[in-house]
Amino acid sequence: MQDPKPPKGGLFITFEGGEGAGKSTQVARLAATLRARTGRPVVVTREPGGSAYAEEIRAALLAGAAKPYGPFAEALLFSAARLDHLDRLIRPALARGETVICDRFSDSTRAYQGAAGGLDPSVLTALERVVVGPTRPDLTLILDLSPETGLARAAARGGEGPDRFESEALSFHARLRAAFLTIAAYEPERCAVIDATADPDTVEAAIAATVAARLPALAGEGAHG
Ligand code: Z5A
Repeated sequence: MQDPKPPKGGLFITFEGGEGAGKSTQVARLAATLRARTGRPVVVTREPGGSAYAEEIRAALLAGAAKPYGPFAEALLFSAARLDHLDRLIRPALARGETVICDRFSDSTRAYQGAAGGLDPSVLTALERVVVGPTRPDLTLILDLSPETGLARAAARGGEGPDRFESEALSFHARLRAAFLTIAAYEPERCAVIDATADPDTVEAAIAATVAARLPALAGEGAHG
């Protein structure tokens, strides 16, 4: 584990929300907008994943390999993946002054393994303290929509069929939505809730406006080195 307190020059933005909320779509759009606005590198990454070791853990988790061991074991594995991701990708990029945009981060552990999975919040707080430490997001965009709409979007996309979490009951997904909204209510200075029911262009515009308002350093006036 590297020094958890490197000088942090860049800004760290995370996207959160339920299945099919449009996170991957909007992460790519925001990265393109910020590159054009600032002329600076933007690192796009995701959790679980983002480093070779974390991608291996991702494959096991999404296949349901840890499900029999319960939410605590899953939270430990998500945290192990996060530690490697932070050490190898996120902290070095922030130290170089780059913007990092991550598709899911520690709020997903709070929502999935905590609120929906039943794991004690104090355990999650302890894990965050040792794993995330001071590398907290500067802004978290929570894409909010009904679980019915999100799951329908994810199903319409096709692919390999529902994974470990997509196949949970609707009530699980309803708890997730409530959990993300609760996180936003407790930390309004870090979090912004975005209505994700609109078309992709409208959601993109809402996100761009929020980022410009909350992180003026990224508002940009065109490329400058
Ligand atoms: N997990 C956890 O339990 N604990 C943790 O600590 C972490 C994660 C970090 C990762 O799965 C799983 O791990 C996740 C939580 C758990 N649960 N699941 N499943 P993932 O990364 O594979 O999946 P995801 O994060 O849930 O993302 P997703 O299902 O791929 O959805 P999305 O990224 O939010 O949406 P999208 O791919 O951009 O869009 C979905 C479809 O809707 C697609 O066809 C789009 O073209 C379409 N779309 C997008 N926006 C719109 C709008 N605005 N209108 C209409 N259609 C749209």
